[in-house]
Amino acid sequence: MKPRVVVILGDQLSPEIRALREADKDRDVILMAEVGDEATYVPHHPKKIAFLFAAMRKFAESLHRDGWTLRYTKLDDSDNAGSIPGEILRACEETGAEECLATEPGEFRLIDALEEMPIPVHIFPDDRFLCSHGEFDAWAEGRKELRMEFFYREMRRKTGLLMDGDKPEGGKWNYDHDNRKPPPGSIDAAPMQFTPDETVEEVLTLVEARFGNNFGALRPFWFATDTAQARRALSHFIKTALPRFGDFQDAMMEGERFLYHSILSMYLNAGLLSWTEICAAAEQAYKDGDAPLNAVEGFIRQIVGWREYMRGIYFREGPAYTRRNTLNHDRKLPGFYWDADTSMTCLSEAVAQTRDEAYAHHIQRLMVTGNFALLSGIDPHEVHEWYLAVYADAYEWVEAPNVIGMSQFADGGVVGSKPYVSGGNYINKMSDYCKGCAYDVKVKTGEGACPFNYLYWAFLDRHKARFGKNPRMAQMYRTWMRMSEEKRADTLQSAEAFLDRLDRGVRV
Ligand code: FAD
Ligand code: DLZ
Ligand code: SF4
Repeated sequence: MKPRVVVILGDQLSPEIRALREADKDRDVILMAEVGDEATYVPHHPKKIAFLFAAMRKFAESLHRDGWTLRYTKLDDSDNAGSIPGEILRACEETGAEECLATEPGEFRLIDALEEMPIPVHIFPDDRFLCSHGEFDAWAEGRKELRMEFFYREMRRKTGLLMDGDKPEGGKWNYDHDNRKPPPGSIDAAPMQFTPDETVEEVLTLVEARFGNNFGALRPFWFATDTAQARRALSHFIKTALPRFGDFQDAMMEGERFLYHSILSMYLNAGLLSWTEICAAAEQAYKDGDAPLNAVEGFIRQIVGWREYMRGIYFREGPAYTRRNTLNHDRKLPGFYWDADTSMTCLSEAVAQTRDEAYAHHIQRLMVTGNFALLSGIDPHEVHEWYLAVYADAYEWVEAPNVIGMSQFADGGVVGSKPYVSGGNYINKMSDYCKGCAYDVKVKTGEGACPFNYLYWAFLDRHKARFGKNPRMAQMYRTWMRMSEEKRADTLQSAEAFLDRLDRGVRV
């Protein structure tokens, strides 16, 4: 029997990945390939590329040890075909294979490329997720609104996580109201860091040479790059940070990049960890009395709720989703997203840590970089490409619904019932950024005023026809309309002057 080529992509590094389960050790050839097309379709952060290449090499090594016949193409191999389809065809030619087995990629771009290949490619569902496409569609069918909270309850029932019979543990599904504390005085946790071994060092040298000019610092590089290390990072998080995860989930602090977050998304999304083992470890910490319910419920909700929901939305909405632009925003992404060169401390902190770590936590992504882009009317596709490039955990299936949907409201309300926008007050409440900022968060208009303040009202004013009748925004519109005409004119003028400086590339 002729061999088949079994392709495993860079974010499919799980021993139980479906294509591998379908494969025959005695017959098939596993293909893993570092290719130019995947490494350059957006200018990925060098840490993201290094993480994936190192993790791919180690995963390939483990498959080889398990007795699989393996073809591993390195980026600088002279006969590298440069793309996943190209590498599949080359593998077919060289092994005599005439068909390929694959697990569904997490981006339509690559699904389309596999479907258009001149040989049969059998694409199996990626069943590393809790909710299949069919199950999500069945849940979504006939609903006027696809609200995460209801989806999440279904997932809790399905998994039995934090369930007391058919009731939620503690009597409530969601403990978020306990989870909005402002920043504490100091942080007594940090993610586990790993010293690069020989494989990682080799990859770092390659990435430095090939992608050294991309936005982002490659070194120091401390990510886990195999499952054993990622599991140590998970245990470390459960012990040292989970207990306070809930309390300070939304807080932001100057110089503190990780707070009590898990920093596990890149491992989970690449397949080094599974959602089941992460959630089981968190639930166990609650059962053992080592972490409170508000922390564990909040954490589990992010994974079986938000993460699965976002994936459901991406595959349901289809390939055109990343081009949605309901609010017709067309401003260019400001240069400071690429160099952190701004006097706005919240933005310089969020962008600088993104540059250094390929990481920012959820509220920084949503309420700082995302909020600013939305208030300023930046083209959502540009915003999407930025997020896809700069975070180590970014793949379209999870990034696009978070950016196009949740953060930019470019999908017209599929993900959110109202836009996530705020003035400086919210950032001031949840962070210590404002006290050292060149702008004054208490001042509403004029030169030294916090730009979020006037941009917020200008956004509401600009989109009054769309949001004016939204009951969740009525209070804000009433406040706006109660302001004197002079104050409103002043606010709009401040916003216009600021956006004009932004457009002219003046440092803001
Ligand atoms: P924690 O705060 O410790 O949360 C635990 C886990 O929950 C995460 O590891 C992640 O797997 C999951 N999670 C939490 N929130 C979400 C969410 N909204 N959607 C999906 N999963 C979630 N997450 C990505 O994995 N990839 C992305 O490209 C991505 N882009 C984002 C863009 C924007 C504009 C926003 C607002 C959010 C984005 N998120 C993305 C979601 C979230 O910000 C990250 O998952 C989280 O910051 C990862 O850090 P962590 O592992 O420390 O998470
Ligand atoms: C992100 C990425 C990068 C940078 N490089 C590769 C690669 O060289 N080979 C590979 O198989 N996968 C890579 N990936 C991950 C893919 O882009 C990812 O599988 C798709 O975007 C689908 O999620
Ligand atoms: Fe950001 Fe405004 Fe606070 Fe400065 S004052 S850190 S711009 S919210």
